[in-house]
Amino acid sequence: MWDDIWIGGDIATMAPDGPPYGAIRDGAIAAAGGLIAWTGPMAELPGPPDRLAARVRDASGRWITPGLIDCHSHLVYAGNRAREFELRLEGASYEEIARQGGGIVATVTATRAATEDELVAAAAPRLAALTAEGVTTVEVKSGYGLDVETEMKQLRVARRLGETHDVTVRTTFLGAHAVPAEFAGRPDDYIDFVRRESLPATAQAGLADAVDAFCESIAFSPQQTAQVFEAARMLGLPVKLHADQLSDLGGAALAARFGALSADHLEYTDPAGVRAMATAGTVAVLLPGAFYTLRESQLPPVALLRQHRVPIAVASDCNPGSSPVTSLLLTLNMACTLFRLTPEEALAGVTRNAALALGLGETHGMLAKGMAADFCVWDIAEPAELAYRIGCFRPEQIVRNGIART
Ligand code: DI6
Ligand code: FE
Repeated sequence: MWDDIWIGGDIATMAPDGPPYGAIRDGAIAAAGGLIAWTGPMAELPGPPDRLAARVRDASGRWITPGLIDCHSHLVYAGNRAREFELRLEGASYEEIARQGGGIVATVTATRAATEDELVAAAAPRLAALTAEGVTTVEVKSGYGLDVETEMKQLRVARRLGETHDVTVRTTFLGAHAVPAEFAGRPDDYIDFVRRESLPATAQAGLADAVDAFCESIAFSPQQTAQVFEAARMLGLPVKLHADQLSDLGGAALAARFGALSADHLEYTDPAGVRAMATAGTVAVLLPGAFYTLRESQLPPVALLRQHRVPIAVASDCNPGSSPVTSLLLTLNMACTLFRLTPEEALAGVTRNAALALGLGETHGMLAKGMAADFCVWDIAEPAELAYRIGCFRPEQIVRNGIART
């Protein structure tokens, strides 16, 4: 006997290579023990629903999609950077602000000063905004601590939020995000500190599921990034990279060389970078919120990514500087309107391919027997509505590990 069964809905399983959205029309989906026990057309159900499951739920006229996955966020930080927003409106660039000691380093100061409880309180509303829209898995990066204590504090806060909120949290160590004040002018020394101290301590504490870095002229060179990746490899942790966001430093190819789960941003990635990602199976994570906020005009190479069959994910990049975004549905809309993704590609980007970008492709991001029973029930006539609408739109029901939230 299954725990619950939803009957009569259209199911966007997001399985690739089938009909659009992997759709099962007039279908059913059953959960047992937190996993999907069965899904398929109503006509193929092995018996009457009330004999198969303890609870029967009517999903007729609804679409069921996988729970949404935000695979790139910097959700845990203190303070805000509204003043920088004003400075940019007065003509300053993101890079200029960073070079003058604003930017990431300003958030580092605020985050170091905050207690763990204060960070939980600051991040909780942002997380609540994401989960209210159907996000059931979120990745959270460190990178606003840059010392051992604060990097670990950020990731402990992320893990705590995963215990108090109905969401699966994956944590990523991003020590190589910026050069902190105490290492000003000594980036190589800071990278040594990351390799020898902050990364091993974080890994030892079991606080990191992956390791990320910011490879950019205002952050770290490809050589410095490679050193961090070597250290991650020694610790057995997968890597991902903020690559080619503001300029082409060959970040995508570098990430691919290390078998990265994902390379993220990619506005300036060249064809060789795309080919390397395809060969390595590295996911392209597009971040239209940052593109929009920074009024970027260089588009990521979407046509080439498609041509080389690089899986494309889409994420909020929720952060106080370049993407103060806490809506994954708005991000879907931006991915279509700004990057010309199809609504189906955008939805795959926050489900199947986002799971791949987190190394969770076996268990999350699609609706199939044996996978996590994480899904959303939407009162929509067609799945494209998820990307089409702007603002004030929520799932009717959110199910995580088989348990219905509303
Ligand atoms: N790229 C980003 O989009 C964020 N970090 C990064 O390396 C922005 C971080 C910030 O401006 O605070
Ligand atoms: Fe980011």
